[in-house]
Amino acid sequence: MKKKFLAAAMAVVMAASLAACGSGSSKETPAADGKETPAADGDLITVGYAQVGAESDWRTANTESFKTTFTEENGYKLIFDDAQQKQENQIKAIRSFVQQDVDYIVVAPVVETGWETVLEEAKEAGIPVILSDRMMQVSDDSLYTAWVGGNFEKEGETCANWLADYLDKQGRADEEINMVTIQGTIGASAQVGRTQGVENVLKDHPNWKMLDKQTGEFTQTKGQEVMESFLKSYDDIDVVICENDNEAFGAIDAIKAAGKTCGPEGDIIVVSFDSVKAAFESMMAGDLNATFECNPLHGPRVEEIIQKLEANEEVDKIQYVDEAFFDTSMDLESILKERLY
Ligand code: GZL
Repeated sequence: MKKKFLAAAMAVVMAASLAACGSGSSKETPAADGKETPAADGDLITVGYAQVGAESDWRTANTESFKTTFTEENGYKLIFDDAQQKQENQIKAIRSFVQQDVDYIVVAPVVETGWETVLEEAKEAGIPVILSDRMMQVSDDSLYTAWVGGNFEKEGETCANWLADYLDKQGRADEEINMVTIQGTIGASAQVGRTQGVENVLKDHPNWKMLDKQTGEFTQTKGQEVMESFLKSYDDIDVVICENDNEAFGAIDAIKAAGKTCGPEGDIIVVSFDSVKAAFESMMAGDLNATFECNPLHGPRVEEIIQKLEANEEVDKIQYVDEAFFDTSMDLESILKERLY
């Protein structure tokens, strides 16, 4: 790799020059302009990581997974950037990584489009780009080396099929069911896929009616606001589908504030995505009915890809993480004890 090659070449030159001078000092060989040459970063692999933000519990776990994987002890120098959910900040971060000539760029793209130009710049600089979490729509998929993440459309289908089974068990298979959806950030792969997955199953249930869909930006605050507006507009909501757990926590607060009830014993069925620890606590409290997992532990998977690239091995372009779902019929207390996020 270019960094390692340069460090090795420098070491050979320095050893040769020290040998030529007889006694060598441990100081760096002064550069031609007399300044100390900056100590090379040794053989650390430098990874620039452009993260979406810190909008949800899931995102916090996702970031932690990278920070605990790409440590100096493991042989990495991680340069982390939090874009606060703004694409322009992520583009700026990628450009900065190119200027710093990092060895790898990892991006969790906030939305799917608008990346071609900056990816071309990274390609021009010979820096591999690995996508984590959400996908980018690009005309030339050689602009990124690999993608690791959840199968969002499958998550949506699993959720809607679970709902059909749940309603059937309640003897409500043929009842008219009114639903609303609090979507994630519009244009984010997780939003696109989950919305599509639910729609794929909805069309098989003519008695299900999707009254409304609005974005909750994957945050608890916005999730509560959107649910408040839904409750003002519709007085017969049976199900609310939240495209992440944090939106569900906000929706549950809004439902209770409106004097209604939710969960297995309540008026409104609440389902969500991610399966963070707080979602287990909400199910155990009787508020949330089910959560559909989206595994955030991408750090080790991305490291696996980098190690393969270091060894000039082939890597799979698309790599899904393992995902399950959890509902109140399960032994949530025991499962929660084993959860890593
Ligand atoms: C899913 C990820 C989503 C989570 C949200 O892979 O992109 O973004 O579902 C997070 O919690 O904000």
